[in-house]
Amino acid sequence: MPGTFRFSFGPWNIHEGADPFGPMVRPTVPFAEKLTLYKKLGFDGVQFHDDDAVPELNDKSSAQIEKEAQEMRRMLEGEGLVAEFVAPRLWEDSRTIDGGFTANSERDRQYAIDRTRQCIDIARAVGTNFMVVWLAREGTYIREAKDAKLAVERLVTAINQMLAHDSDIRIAIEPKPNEPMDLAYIPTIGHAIGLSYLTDDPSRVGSLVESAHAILAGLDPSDEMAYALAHNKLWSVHLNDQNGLKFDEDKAFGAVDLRRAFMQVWVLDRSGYGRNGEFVGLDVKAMRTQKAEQATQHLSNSREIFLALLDVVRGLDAERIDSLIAERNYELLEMEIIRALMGRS
Ligand code: XUL
Ligand code: MN
Repeated sequence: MPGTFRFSFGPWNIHEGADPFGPMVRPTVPFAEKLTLYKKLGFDGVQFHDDDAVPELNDKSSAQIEKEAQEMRRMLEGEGLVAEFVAPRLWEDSRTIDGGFTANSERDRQYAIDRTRQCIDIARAVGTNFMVVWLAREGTYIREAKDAKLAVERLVTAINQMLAHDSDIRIAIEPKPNEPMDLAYIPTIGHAIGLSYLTDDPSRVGSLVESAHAILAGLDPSDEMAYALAHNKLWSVHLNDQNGLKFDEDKAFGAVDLRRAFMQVWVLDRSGYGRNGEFVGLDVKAMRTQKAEQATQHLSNSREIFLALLDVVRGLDAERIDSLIAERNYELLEMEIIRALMGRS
């Protein structure tokens, strides 16, 4: 029986359009207003950074953080939404300039783990036991700057500290090969999963595949997803698209390469993704040129493209596909897929 999908995104996906070369081009949408948009756009889950849930948390006491996180949970309930995960925003503080968990400075490593423990507490208070960790600055600009083997050991130590902090917390590593760093220590899903097996409780360490990050690593996102699925470790996705090897573009899902998007939907649907409550997350940005009034269309468009591709996947003649595979007639198989994508089958 085909499953149904639930969709999520993070509040950072409704944004002001600033880039490294220019300022904001759209006014800030207040957080409470963003929450009212989720259901209208067809979304049920909210992905948080820790300071989306509790702003300026470094300046607040644990009791205050707990109180504000509980208020956030009530706001979610008021909108009929749930928190999918909370992710520690570890890349903006002056103490994480040279990385958090892999920093050479012990003081900086301590900050990273303290902040992540706080993130876990926030996750629990907003109603989820799921944390995503994007290892933004765990890498280098020059390889001589850090000991790469020690860096992996430090990542394992940090994850073990997270697992020990809360016996129910589940952690998904979101790999990315570069940006902001030149070279990251955990660039692909294979690295993320390899890391999970070094930890004290691999059953609580999984992964999140982002389409654009896989493409930046020169890999196919659907194969990255399949690899994680084979390990029962695909616990979330960040669907989007990417026009080749450049900065992380976070384009609308399927906007660059419809066939590559189709394959991701194919793999997710065929594996039963979503049946254990996994969300289809979208990590997409509106174009900088987009006027404020339409700066949420990239979200509803990405969802619509996913659902349209789901129709294509489910509309394929499975017997015919199987027989083309058995005959090794891949030219015709390819043509049939392209025809389906063009609405000409
Ligand atoms: C960065 C990225 C982040 C993570 C969440 O490229 O994708 O938004 O998804 O921390
Ligand atoms: Mn992402």
